[in-house]
Amino acid sequence: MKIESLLQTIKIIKDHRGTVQPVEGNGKNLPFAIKRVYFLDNLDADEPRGFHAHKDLEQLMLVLRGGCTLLLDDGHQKLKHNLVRGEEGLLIHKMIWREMSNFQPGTLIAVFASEHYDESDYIRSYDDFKKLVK
Ligand code: T46
Repeated sequence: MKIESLLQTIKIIKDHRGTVQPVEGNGKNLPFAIKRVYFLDNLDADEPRGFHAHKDLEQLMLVLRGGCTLLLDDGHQKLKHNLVRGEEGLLIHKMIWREMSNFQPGTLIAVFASEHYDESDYIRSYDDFKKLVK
């Protein structure tokens, strides 16, 4: 896994009125149709999140304000990346362990997901994840 392959450019269109940043699914910005959008807000710098992988879910993470550190792990390689507000979106494929930390004050993150919420799609034990990606 190379972090560069996960980064997607999500263009910010700017004029004198402000900015517009469209995200389009089905092969435009994302390789999937968007079934769900959720937002991570009111994040605490000292409260890391994630610590799971998904069996099938694919997602694009886009920072709308602030930023955080992401640790991505495909079971063979680990990558740390600082995702901040801008034109960079991070595509998180299925079967990637993720940990999010160091949230900047006021961070707001939008996540575009390929599937509806389904708790049975989560792998919340790192040991189970390692066994599955062997
Ligand atoms: C991910 C990272 C980046 C729902 O009921 N519906 C939803 O769509 C979501 C996303 C969550 N929830 C419930 C499930 C838990 O009771 O909200 C609670 C917190 O969810 P979770 O522990 O999964 O939160 P994070 O921040 O660890 O993970 C979330 C996403 O769930 C996950 O897919 O990749 O953000």
